[in-house]
Amino acid sequence: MNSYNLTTLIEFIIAKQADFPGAKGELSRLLYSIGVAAKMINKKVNKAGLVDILGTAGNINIQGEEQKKLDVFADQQLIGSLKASGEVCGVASEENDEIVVFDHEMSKDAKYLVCMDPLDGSSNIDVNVSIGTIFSIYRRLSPRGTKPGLEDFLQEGSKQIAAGYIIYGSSTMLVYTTGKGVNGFTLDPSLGEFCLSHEHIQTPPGSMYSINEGNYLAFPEGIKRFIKYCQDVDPANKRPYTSRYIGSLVADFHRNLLKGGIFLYPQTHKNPEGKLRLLYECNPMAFLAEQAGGKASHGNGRIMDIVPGSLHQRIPFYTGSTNMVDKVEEFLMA
Ligand code: P6P
Repeated sequence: MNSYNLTTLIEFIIAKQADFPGAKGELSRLLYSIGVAAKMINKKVNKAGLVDILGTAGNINIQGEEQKKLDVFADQQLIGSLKASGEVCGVASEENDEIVVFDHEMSKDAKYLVCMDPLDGSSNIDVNVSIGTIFSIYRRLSPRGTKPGLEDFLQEGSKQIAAGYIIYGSSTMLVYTTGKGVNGFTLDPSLGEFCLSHEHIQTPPGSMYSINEGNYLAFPEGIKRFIKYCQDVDPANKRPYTSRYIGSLVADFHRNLLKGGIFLYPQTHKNPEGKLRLLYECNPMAFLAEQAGGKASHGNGRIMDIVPGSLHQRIPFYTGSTNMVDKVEEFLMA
């Protein structure tokens, strides 16, 4: 705690380092480097309407989506910051078809790797809707001093060391977990520091559902029944529930994390495997959801138990308040 009675991100990270006996500060430095990149990205995102970085960069990423300039900037900023930290041996990013290996001496010996979506919700950039950065941190499996390979990145979500997101919204917040609870930090622009604002976040039981009902006809029958359940009148269960859908995962997830609710992205005609990516969207959000007392499922099991088959694998995703995720599984398994 400093003289402002504020706990900055780096003060918190260092204080929590004590939770890990024998920690030498590598994870602390890694998390701090993500905070630095987030501030650089925030600066650009806040000025997106003023500076010529709107519109597409002309490239098409592996998802078949046009890359917007801010996506490219965010990817480059994070890769640069993670590389400079010396604590990361490689990165899997939504914006890069293959893994990005850091092959200079300092990084080859690093014990961590990062999976990330540098700027999720990019379709909302031009219309001033909240967007976000999502990250997930693992220990490498391959020996230190060698180049990491694909197998280092295809670990199940339960092996995550840390995960979090930055939401660039009415305020900019960094929310993360290292497996000892979830904490949120709000950027104070006057200080240029993320300051602890939401300590030990716990997700309450929910009565809000978040899904793109435009895909209703393609949903599994169990999801159609769950939606009708949410819309059915039952005062004892506070139904009908409220529906909220922003169309930006980090924004929809953040609201549910704090207030309770469920986010659903089932299989659709366009995305028969689901739209969201297991490695750098579902797993980090699942880690956070569980650490906040919620759940994350792919419909008939825990998201974090899935062994990934490929870097950009998609999967149906249901996450949020335990009472609502349990209800979705009940309908899907009936
Ligand atoms: P739809 C944004 O493009 C994204 O990847 C997530 O942030 C968001 O939850 C989802 O897609 C929205 O998809 O099909 O409803 O527009």
